[in-house]
Amino acid sequence: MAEVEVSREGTVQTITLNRPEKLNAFTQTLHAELHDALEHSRDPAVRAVVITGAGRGFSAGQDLTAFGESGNVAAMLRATYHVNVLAIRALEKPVIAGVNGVCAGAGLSLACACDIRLASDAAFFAPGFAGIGLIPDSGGTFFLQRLLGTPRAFEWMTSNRRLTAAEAHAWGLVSEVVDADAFPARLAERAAELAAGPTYAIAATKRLFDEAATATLEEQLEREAEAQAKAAETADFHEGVAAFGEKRPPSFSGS
Ligand code: T3D
Repeated sequence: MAEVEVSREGTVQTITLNRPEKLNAFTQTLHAELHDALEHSRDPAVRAVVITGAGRGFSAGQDLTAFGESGNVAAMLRATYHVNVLAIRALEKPVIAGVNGVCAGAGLSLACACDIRLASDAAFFAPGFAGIGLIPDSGGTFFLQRLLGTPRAFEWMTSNRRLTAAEAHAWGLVSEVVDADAFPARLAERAAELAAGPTYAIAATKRLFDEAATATLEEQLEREAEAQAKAAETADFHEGVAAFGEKRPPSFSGS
């Protein structure tokens, strides 16, 4: 059985981490299959990507039974987690983490690498790392610092305490918490909404926010001007303006 399953519904690609008996903990195989799935997500016909988990887990992070098998932890991180985290950030479309359940360790980092997190009320968030004497890797320190601010991120990561979905929502870590029964339908609906959006504008907004983290105001104003000039050339911009004038909802083609 594949450790990552990929399905497509219209312009939404769903990537399901699929080791439910181990809460979708990462193995070398899972990393490789996730990488392939993210490569396929680059298809321009895909306008939004969902990453979620099978069973009661999103992901419990590194499979601890296979931890350090290669003997070189840094090399393993570079060859696996880094590649996939960077692939998510490089995708020119929104990536939604559908946090269906337990989200821990590098699974939490992966969720935080996504553009939006939607949580089931069955989900909980656990740092994991500090519990076994590790630091938050796979982008954990990078994304959590940006999402939560240093004081809260530091306190949480070092306390190793579990956060409920409701607490994660109150902290702004997830955008929405949905009743577990309604979660799959709401996740599909949210992904379809994003996929129906103005694709270039959404992709450029993603890139610009990433760049803003290290830019000066002058640099960012210039990047915005360049991106806006391109956005103004898209069919989606013309459709948006036409729809506004005709007092109807826009129908964006993604071109
Ligand atoms: O070189 C490197 O690899 C460096 C990279 C590090 C990246 C990391 O992600 S480090 C952090 C690794 N993750 C953890 O430390 C989390 C470990 N898991 C837990 O603390 C708990 O399982 C959870 C809080 C995530 C969930 O607790 P709970 O009570 O809901 O479930 P459970 O009963 O503990 O787990 C269910 C099964 O999944 C169980 O298997 P069993 O006994 O039924 O056969 C458990 O052993 C397995 N499982 C859970 N997490 C992992 C795992 N198996 C392997 N690796 C795991 N990470």
